[in-house]
Amino acid sequence: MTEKLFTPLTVGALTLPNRIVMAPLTRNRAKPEGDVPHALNVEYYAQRATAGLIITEATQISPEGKGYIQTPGIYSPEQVAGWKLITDAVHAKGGRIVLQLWHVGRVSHTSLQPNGQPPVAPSAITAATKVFTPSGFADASPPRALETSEVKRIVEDYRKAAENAKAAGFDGIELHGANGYLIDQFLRDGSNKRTDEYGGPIENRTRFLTEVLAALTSVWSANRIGVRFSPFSGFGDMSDSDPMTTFAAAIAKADSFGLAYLHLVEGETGGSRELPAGADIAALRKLFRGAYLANNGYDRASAIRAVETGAADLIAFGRPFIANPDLVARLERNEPLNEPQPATFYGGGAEGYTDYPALAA
Ligand code: 8OZ
Repeated sequence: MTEKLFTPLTVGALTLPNRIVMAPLTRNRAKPEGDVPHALNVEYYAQRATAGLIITEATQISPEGKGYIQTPGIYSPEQVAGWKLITDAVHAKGGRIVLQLWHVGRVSHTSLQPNGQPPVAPSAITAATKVFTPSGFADASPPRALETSEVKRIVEDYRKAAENAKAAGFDGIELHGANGYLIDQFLRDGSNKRTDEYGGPIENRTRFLTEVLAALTSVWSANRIGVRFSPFSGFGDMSDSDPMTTFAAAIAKADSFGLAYLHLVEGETGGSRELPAGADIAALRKLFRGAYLANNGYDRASAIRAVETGAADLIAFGRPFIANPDLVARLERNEPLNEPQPATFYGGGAEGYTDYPALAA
């Protein structure tokens, strides 16, 4: 019997040959000059083209949207050309790839910002978190609160990035609304203390998300767009007084655009799958008509089970995809997996990036 996990699924405009998704994975290996994707990254993504869908690493929409060294961007012609090499290579191998659009907001450092300026955020509240800078790990810098009049400029940066993603040959885009970055900072009341139309009641805290989705859907049809949230994760020093209400509203807004898929981090980002009292992933998922992509610590057995029971339509794998370029074949044949090596997750060259072996054919 072939388990459903290994069978095709139509997700919006995309037909996936299986339901195994390569999760977005920050690897800090773009060319340091201009944060441009290059040949090493082409090889890495092409090696993983048998994924049902590849979601790229988080990719900043503007220089201001950057919070870590050597993450790629999608705002310059050089970056578009670099990404085009990747989409061409993935397509040549029969794969599908969407670009994850990212603005870090307050999760940054003055040394990474244009003119050494402070990072921007909904409110001037410093995130108690670390970022990696040219001189190593550092505390995130105190951010400055965005003026109301500036928010539209960032929405426009998202729109341009979506256009650039199209020019770079992607099959679609994912909006990074998770893990304590800018969209998430607006959504949750621990980081958003604004008193203008972007803060306060949930209708206001979802306004930035809604404006960004309106911009993205002016460029791409909604059936090629996904969105990611991490409703119950504290990653990035995040908190909310009522996460079910906040994320029910955010997901309902996303659904109102008719997006292709909803991608949730179930539990603590990269950590425990345990949920706080009152948290209900199934209830949130019901608010969304498109496909549901579940993420966080799945293995072969739990992924098969989640798809068989209908708890999820698609399963994202992160660390297993770092270590196994042929993860789909290994899971399908129930073969052992290579072990990921955390020392080479972030930064470096080919080691721990493109040198994990595939099974003999
Ligand atoms: C790990 C290190 C740096 C960034 C995320 C983009 O958590 C990230 C990220 C993860 O979404």
